[in-house]
Parts: sequence; structure tokens; C-alpha cells
Amino acid sequence: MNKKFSSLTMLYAAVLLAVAMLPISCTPTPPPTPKDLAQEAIIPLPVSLEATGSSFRLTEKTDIYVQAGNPELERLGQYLAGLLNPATGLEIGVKTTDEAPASGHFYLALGANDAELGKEGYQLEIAETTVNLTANEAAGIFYGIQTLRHLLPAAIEKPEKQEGPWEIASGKIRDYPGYGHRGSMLDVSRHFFSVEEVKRYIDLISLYKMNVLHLHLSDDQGWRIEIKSWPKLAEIGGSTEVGGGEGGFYTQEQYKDIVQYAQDRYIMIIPEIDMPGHTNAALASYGELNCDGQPRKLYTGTEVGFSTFCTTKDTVYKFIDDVFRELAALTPGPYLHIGGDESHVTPMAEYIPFINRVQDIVAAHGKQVVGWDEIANAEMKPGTIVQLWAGAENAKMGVEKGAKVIMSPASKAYIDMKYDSTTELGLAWAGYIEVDTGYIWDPAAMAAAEGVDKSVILGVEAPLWSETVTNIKEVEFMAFPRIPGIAEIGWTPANLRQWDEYKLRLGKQKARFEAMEINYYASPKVPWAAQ
Ligand code: TNX
Repeated sequence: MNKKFSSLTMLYAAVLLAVAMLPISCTPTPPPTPKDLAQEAIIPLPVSLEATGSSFRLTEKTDIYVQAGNPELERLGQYLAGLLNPATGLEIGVKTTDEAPASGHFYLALGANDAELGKEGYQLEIAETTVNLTANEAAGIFYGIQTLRHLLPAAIEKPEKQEGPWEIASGKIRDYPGYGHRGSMLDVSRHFFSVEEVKRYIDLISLYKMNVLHLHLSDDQGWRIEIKSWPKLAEIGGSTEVGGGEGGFYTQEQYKDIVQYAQDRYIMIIPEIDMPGHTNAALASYGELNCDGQPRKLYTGTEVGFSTFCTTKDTVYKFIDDVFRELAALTPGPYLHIGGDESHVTPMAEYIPFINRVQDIVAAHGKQVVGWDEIANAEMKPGTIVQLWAGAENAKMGVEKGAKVIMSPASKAYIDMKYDSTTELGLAWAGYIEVDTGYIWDPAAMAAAEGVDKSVILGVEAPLWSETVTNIKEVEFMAFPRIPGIAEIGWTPANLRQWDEYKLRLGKQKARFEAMEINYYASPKVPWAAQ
């Protein structure tokens, strides 16, 4: 009896214990660890940020709600889910709604009608129970999503499931850019980069809220875009590159794919066809573009300034008209870049009428001209933009003639320059550009020193010329970590940019760079943080 009793008791006890344990596995996960929004390493630094000392935690129940009736918001919801799901493994879904959702979810909404935020700004309100992202326009939602990436652990960037928890520090961010033009230029002519490589570069710059990718599509060493009316440009002009490699070109279909990929990330592609100099690849493809009618030999060296279109020939203008017609049709953005730099063998008396006429051709195709600062020697037609690279006095002359300016001063913004004397890749003609040198400058102050007012500065671009850079991993090494700095110069107000504070935030990007497999330069100027 006793024995029976005791075994029954034991059974009873075991059942009790099991029942008692049940609730343990059903208990909601403990509340998120309070995090401090003010300690998070967001680049570019937001305009304003208030921490509220708690956190939002992503769980199995989390979804992304988007305001109903807006396909672009739904696309952005899917984009956010695509960023969150691989590493969290949470299967976060996207749902439409007419009102703010209940607790536990993300909510993306437009129609903020908030003048301060402008076209690209956003407001992010993170509470323990919700993440609300609002903006006037979809671009702002995209930038708010980039901020959310920076607020999550770096492992969020990994392509396969990682350990959580996935928490976001609570508080409120109101943020908008100082300049509307924040970009980089990639030289796909000196060395050719594949569609996949260009897309990777777009992905990398978009994390830092850049909105322009200028593609240098032609130069002495290569012509990289299919032009149907002049097919030998791609066939012959695209057949090599610096060093004699096989080069390449984008078919118009591939180019459209790049443009769409960029547009989906709120990045405008600015196509550049450099002229009248830097044209050997075209001059090799069609003899009639030369004054003597003879095609030039393909060129695979790195000298500049030896080539020119025959600016007195009508065929040359017919050619330019055809090229820009086809390019305009592939370009949703307002700009076509005409180069215009280093035309050392084009007499100034020919250069000026040439640039005047090309501006008219571009205008006839409904686009605005952007050109390197030498174009300011010509007339500045309505809408023309001067890209300052070496000649501040040219930019000033352009402004006096009515042009606006994009700032790419070589001694600060050229990310093809070596970091220091030991950098294997890159050039050094504009000096070494360590990460601090590339960060500590202000476009408006630099322009003001030349007597140019801030109001005519559209923004900044960091050019990556590719004489020495042959593949995307080398592109990454030159761009990172200088691109985040240029992006911050374009976005964050000058009075909030301090190198001593920035370098700490940059140091904390280490884990993110590694999660994204970015081949970055581990500059000794930056206190790289383990976490
Ligand atoms: C100058 S910048 C050039 C390019 C070179 C670059 C190398 C500019 C408008 N012209 O042709 O690739 O230097 O840093």
C-alpha cells in the first residue's frame, strides 16, 4: 500500500512538475534590455535624436504594416522584410492597414505633410511596443529603413540565420539631408565593372543614404554603353581596358536593369560621355570622328589629355546627337554628363564653341548638362551644372555665369587617391587622403572661401577613377571607409560633424563591414571597435 501510495505520489508529483514547467516554456520572452539610442552608431548622423531608454524587440509575431493603397510603400515594406528576415529567421510579413497597427509591429506611413522633413526626410518613433516610420515621400521611408539597419546589431546584415535578440533602442529621430545631391562616381571605362559589381556598389552606398551614382561610361580606354545607331562604339571601343584586359560594355537592356536597381534604392544614375577629350575609344571605333578620317589605335595605358573629337566636323555633332538621344531615352533623371575635362589638345578657340553646342544638343533631348569644371570656360546655358574637381576658379566663373555646382574637390573627395604612401592601389597626384582628411571639410565653407555662396552648391560626389582599380573588392577597399564620411558631409549639418566623435561611430562600423563582407581599409586613424 505504502509502496503503491508512494509511486502514485511520485506520478502525481511528476505530472504536477510537468504542468508547473509548462508555463515556463509559454512565458513571453523577458522584456527587451533597455538600450540607449544616443549611443547607437548611425552614419550619417541624424539631425535630431531623443533617446527614451527602452527597446523594441522583434519577435515571431512582428509584422510590417504599411498604409493601404500605396504600392510603393508595399514595395518598401517588402524591402525591409527582405533585410530583416534572412538573419533573424523570423518570417516577418508585410500587411496593409488603414490605421496604425496594434503593439509589436513596424508601421510605415506617408503623408506626414511635415515641411521640415522635405522630400527625403523621415521621422522614426521607436517605442517598446511599436516602430513608426513616417515621411512625406517614399524616399524618406527608404532612408528611415537605412537608419533602422544601423540601429540593429551588425549581424542583421548576414545572409543566414543568426542568434538574436533583435532589439532596437527606443526614442525619436527626425532627420533630413543638408544637400539634395549625395553621390559617388564610378569609372567603368578604365576598368570595366559587371552589372553585378555595379549593383553591389549601389547597395553599399545606399546604406549611407547616398542618392546619386555617376557612371563614367566612356574614356580613352573604353566605351561601355551600347549605342544602337553607332554599334562599333561598344564592339570596338568596349573591347579592352587599362592593362589590355578584355573590357566589356553594358547592353541597353543591362543598363536599364542598373538604372531600375538604382531607382528602387532612390539612387539616380548620371551617365557621363566624356568629350571632346578622353575620347580615344570612340576615335578608334569610327575614323570619321577624327579630322584626318583615320581610326585611332585602341589605348590601354593611363596617360590623359592626348585625344580630341574633330570639333569642326558636322559628323561629330550628328554622332553626339545620336548618342545623347539614345542615352536620354535610358535616363529617367534630369542630367547627362558631358565630361569636358583635360581636353589638352583641343584649342580653347574650338573647345568653347564645342561645349556651347553640346549643351544645346543635350537641352534638345530634354536634359540638363553636368560637366567637369573646365566647361565654365564656355557659356553656361540654363540648368548647366559645373562639377568642381580641380579648378575652384572655374567653378566660380561658372557660378558667375549662372551655373550651380557639385563639389568633388580632388584633394578631399577623390577616393581613387591613396590613403597614405603604403596604399598599393590608387593614385597620389591630389595627395594622400586618409580617412580624417576625407571627412574634415565642408563644401559650403570651401565654396565660400572662393566667394561662392552655399545656395548654389547642390551637394557632393566622391569620384572613384579606375586606372588602378580592377574589381569590386578593390573598389570596396578605396571606397570604405571614405564613402560613409562623404555621405555624412552630404547629409549631416556642418555644426554636428566632428572628427573626434565621428571616428568612434565609424570604428563601430567594423562588425557591419565584416557582416557585409566589405573589403575595407582598416585605417590607423580609426579606433575600430570589436562590437
Ligand atoms: C583626373 S578628374 C581626371 C581623370 C583621371 C583622374 C585620376 C577628371 C575630371 N579627370 O581622367 O582618371 O584624374 O585621379
